[in-house]
Amino acid sequence: MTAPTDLTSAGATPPPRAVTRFLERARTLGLDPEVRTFPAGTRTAADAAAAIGCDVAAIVKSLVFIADGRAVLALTSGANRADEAALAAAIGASSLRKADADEVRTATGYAIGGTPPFGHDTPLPVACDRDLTALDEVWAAAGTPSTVFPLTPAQLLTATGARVAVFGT
Ligand code: 5CA
Repeated sequence: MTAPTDLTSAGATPPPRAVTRFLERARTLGLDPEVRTFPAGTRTAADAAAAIGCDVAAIVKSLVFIADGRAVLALTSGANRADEAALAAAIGASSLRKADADEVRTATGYAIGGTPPFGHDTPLPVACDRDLTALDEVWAAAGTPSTVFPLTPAQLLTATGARVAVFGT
């Protein structure tokens, strides 16, 4: 196991630009995330849970979908799959599909595997898997596929303005 680096500690290596951008935007929302870097990678929920040493259910997957032609974000527990029909119903969309890698970057300003739940280039409508809201602490991507940060579900909901829904299976 590789030891994590705390990017918010004095003397730490300068973070990648995507992380700096994420942190600046988080601070405008009143948050000050403690970003952890895992050189072995946190690209998937399973990778992130293994690196952090937490339950995969506590990983926030920030999944971008195109719903009726516009990007939406589905914050999904790492233990769940986002059911597209249930998600479409929850947000009132008549058509819904997964965004491709270019669409994710265009909509959020971040790459797949590093997309954070907030701090995007332009605000997106957000739905949050109800299973995440039952936990004390969850972990989300901080802008790159090797950075994560912890937060409470209450902070996640406040920062994103998410609608809580049941769409994880
Ligand atoms: N850093 C981790 C945990 S915080 C993370 O970002 N996980 S994630 O689930 O939010 O991002 C990875 C997700 O991106 C995958 O679950 C998958 O749904 C999606 N994905 C991966 N490759 C592609 C691709 N080529 N096109 C569209 N979506 C993709």
